[in-house]
Amino acid sequence: QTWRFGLEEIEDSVQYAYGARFAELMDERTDGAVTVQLYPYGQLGGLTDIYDAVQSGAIQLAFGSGFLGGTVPESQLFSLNFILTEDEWTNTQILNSDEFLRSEDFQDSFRDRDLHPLAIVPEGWQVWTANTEIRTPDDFSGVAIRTMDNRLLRETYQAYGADPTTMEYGEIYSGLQLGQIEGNIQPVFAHQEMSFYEVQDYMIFANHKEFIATFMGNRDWYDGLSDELREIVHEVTAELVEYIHDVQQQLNEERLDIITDNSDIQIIELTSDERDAFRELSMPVRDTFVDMVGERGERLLERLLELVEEHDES
Ligand code: 6CS
Repeated sequence: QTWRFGLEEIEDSVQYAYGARFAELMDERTDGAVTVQLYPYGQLGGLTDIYDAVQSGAIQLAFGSGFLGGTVPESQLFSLNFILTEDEWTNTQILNSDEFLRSEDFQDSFRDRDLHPLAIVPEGWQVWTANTEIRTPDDFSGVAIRTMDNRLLRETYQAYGADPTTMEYGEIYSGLQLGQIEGNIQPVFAHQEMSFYEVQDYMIFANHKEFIATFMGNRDWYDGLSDELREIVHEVTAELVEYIHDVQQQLNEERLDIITDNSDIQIIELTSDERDAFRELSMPVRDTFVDMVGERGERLLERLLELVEEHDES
């Protein structure tokens, strides 16, 4: 059998690395009985077309991130800023724990929409770029920054004083070039592979949140797997947690070198006091999330904050 896997990113991205390794391991563990075919971003249309395809069963597997809020509102939890720890590996483990990923609330958030969540994949810190220096919320004032399409992100950047605009991933480069947008938010590897950095002057590390995607399958496809195949999928996704963590860190590091070698973009790292100003402004957006998404979303937010707190105490 062939499983079709829709990616939100192009070749050489973190999602592509995940997909390629997933395909390799599935082939190996099933002695060639399962072939996974990857569809990099663009091949299935826009981002929401990918989610529609996996929901309807036209494809079996996909990644879903910032644009998934219209399909799985609870997934906007991953759009909130300053809710996880400052350590990427800790966050990856918390998100993929039985207590979070396999909780009824998280599973049902997807299953109620004909999807099944298989793994959560942090892809590196979100990094701001702009043509002006941004260190304070004041600096953000009036900056037309592009966000992925979900209300939580727009609310967050409004709270920071910016003027957020939503735009499809494939339109950002020309949007920046034409001045329709003035700023952008991506993990480092994406700023590089999509060439966005070429048309931006400043790159600002605020470590306010990681880019987080969910690896998901069509629900009926998942429910129809044999016990043996389901077990293999679980084994492989469990193995890939550490694999992709290492890959994303390395990719993001290497790509930053490419960016600095090929441009005179200025790199800014916010101090912890500077970050605190943004942290404070991000807090009320948690209430917006709860108002918007309801009780299940609230329980998921609380669960995540508890797991972070338990970790901080240990
Ligand atoms: O900004 C976006 O729309 C896209 N960026 C990345 C790094 N992955 C997928 C996402 O949709």
